[in-house]
Amino acid sequence: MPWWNDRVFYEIFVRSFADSDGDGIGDFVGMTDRLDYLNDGDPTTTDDLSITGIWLMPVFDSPSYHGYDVVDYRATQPEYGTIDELRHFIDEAHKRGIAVIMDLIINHSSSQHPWFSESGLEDSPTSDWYIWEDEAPDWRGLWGQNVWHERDDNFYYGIFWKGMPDLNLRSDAVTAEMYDIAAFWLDDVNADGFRLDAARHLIENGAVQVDTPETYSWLGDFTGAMHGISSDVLILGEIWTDSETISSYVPDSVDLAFEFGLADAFLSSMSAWNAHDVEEAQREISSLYRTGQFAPFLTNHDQDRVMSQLGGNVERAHVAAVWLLTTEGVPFVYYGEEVGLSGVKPDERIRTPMPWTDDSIRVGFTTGVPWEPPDLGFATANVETQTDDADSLLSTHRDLIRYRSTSNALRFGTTTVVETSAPEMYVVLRTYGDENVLVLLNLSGRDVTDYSVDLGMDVSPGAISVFGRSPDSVTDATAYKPVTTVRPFEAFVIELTTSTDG
Ligand SMILES: [Ca+2]
Ligand SMILES: [Ca+2]
Ligand SMILES: [Ca+2]
Repeated sequence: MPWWNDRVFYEIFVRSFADSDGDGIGDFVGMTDRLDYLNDGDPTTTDDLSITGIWLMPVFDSPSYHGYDVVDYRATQPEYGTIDELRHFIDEAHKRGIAVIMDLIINHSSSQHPWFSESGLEDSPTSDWYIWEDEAPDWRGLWGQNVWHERDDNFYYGIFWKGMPDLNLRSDAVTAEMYDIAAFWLDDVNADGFRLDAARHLIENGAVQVDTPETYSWLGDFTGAMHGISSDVLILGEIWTDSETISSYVPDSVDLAFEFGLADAFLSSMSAWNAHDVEEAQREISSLYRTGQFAPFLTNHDQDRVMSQLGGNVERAHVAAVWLLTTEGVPFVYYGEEVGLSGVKPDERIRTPMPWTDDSIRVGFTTGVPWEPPDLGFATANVETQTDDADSLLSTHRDLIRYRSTSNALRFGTTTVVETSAPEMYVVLRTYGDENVLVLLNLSGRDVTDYSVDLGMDVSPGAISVFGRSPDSVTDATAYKPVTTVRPFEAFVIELTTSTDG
């Protein structure tokens, strides 16, 4: 298996993670100071999260708070710190066994980028670096939006908004520049790979603006070139669509992609108290991908936080965490999710300061005034309150991430959806060789007694509890009941011992 299947990743919005100098804006130094919380590098200590990968949301120089409109691809956002400070962060992460991938925005730049200011002018070297027309074509974008924006009597294409003009990736010069930029962050700053923003939108073919053959091919060439720099570089695509389309990019165009379809199906099942959607999605996933070659997650920085989608219910958040951290693939945790940080759009409210303490205004994030007020759940959704509580959401994350790092079945195993007669139960078997882990989730707020699990194989009586109440031994492998009554929103992770004499 590739190295990334050993990992659990953590998505960080730098502006909101940790502020070292009191200006209310998170920075590289603050993030470095908090690395031991994420992973202290010592496998014998258990009071860290033990994550082994970080995805840094954009850190390049940008006029916006979020950074998805870049003005200089070889400079850091000054508010976050210097390149040396970022390099130091990555070095310190590596010492702790954490790989770091960076957000790379290839599809578009800021309209304030000098490339764009000089583009469209006849003698400019970046004249054709963006997509220009004399007259605006009559077609619109994927979501019905206007995509042709006027400047000086000409029109340029920008799928997201006028401040983010799409780069012309049919230009060899633009492509060469992107390769060079990527090589800089890999070679000079020691990044381990990239999360490619808006990857399905790279190259348009007239009104066909997504998933074009040119986009697949550009990505495949780019990923190949990055592997030429180091075979260990991870290229992970944001391809926000259905699972079948997402999977068509893997592995020829990108190494991995986020599984939006699976995440949607799981949250839909959580909200319906019915496992149907996630069962169907998981079966589809198993048919679409090679084992483990996708990235499951719950929600990211573009979606209402999972805690809010679950109505602020901590028991349900535990069920979601158990699902994510036992699911096949390379799981991504969005910062704050591990303590139950909530938030609904607008976007700033799903990207609020990391709640380290219950200090009402600053939440341990800053000594000054935070750039954005914290979420109101900080009284209980914070690190300090949960860190010594063995039953907290944070402890569940710590326990399961640590267990995952020791379990071949969870990291490398296949997934079998197990039918039960109870529609509110989601049950899967994760299997690698003779290692078997049973995951059993009650997605509903009801007691479940009328159920049984057909393990589909010979197992000896041994049933070792990894998470949840102690299960009964296996007496009948075709009708196993770990407990007589599964309580509302209860979750179990059980290691089964297979018989050796069969
Ligand atoms: Ca700061
Ligand atoms: Ca540790
Ligand atoms: Ca594009």
